[in-house]
Amino acid sequence: MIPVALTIAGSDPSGGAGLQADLKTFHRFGVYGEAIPTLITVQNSLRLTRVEHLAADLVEAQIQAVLEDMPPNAAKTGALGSRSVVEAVASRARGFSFPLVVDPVLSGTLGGLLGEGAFDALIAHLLPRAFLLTPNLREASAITGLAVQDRDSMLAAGKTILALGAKNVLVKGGHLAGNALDLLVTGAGAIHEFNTERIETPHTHGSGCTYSAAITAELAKGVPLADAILSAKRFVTEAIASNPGLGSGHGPLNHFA
Ligand code: PXL
Repeated sequence: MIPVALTIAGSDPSGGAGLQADLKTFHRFGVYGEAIPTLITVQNSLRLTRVEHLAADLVEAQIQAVLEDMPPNAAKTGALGSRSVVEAVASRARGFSFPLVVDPVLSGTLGGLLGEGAFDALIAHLLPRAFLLTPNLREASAITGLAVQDRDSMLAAGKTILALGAKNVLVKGGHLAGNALDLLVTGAGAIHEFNTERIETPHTHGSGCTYSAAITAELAKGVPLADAILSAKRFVTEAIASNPGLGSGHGPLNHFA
């Protein structure tokens, strides 16, 4: 049977980030993609002007519909928007029998995607359901209260997040000054480094979404976590390096990479 991956995330009409990026990435990895929207953004590569949250019971009903008929082999969450949606997804996630990747999206390249109270709910209720949490430096800082800015503080943040209940943590150093170093801290006590050279380009819109979607696709195929991250990191690096140059601002990646 074809592996199935599910994304629960926001919509980006420009197709670079959010569930559009997730679906393209699932497809590229040979995985059948399912997608549940949590919020609708109005944005392009230049600006984000509006975010409309969907009702929590609508999100929950979509999860129910998918699970009862075509349960995925792995799932991810992206932008969830409101506190009630975070709580609904976390409540459903308690019954997931497949790995869940939680991308703790605070804001996109261009603006806020998490409303009042939603962040605290994410830490309290959804983080403990995560097989993998994938914070960038800003998100790791916000979650832990640490100034996460180098390898040592990334490691400290990873350990703190494990203590909060995530099974594994990938702290993404894409915004570090030097190389793009990501650190995987596993619940089993292992530390893995994923290091690539920084690519200087404004076209990184949706790189976090694409990265966590690629990891989710590999997990859906049954690939072990560290190998899944290695493969996903290669893909996202190549997708940034070969970006199609679309848009006048922060344009999308090349999802054909
Ligand atoms: O990459 C974070 C993100 C998540 N979800 C949506 C987005 C973005 C970034 O722009 O637009 C819908």
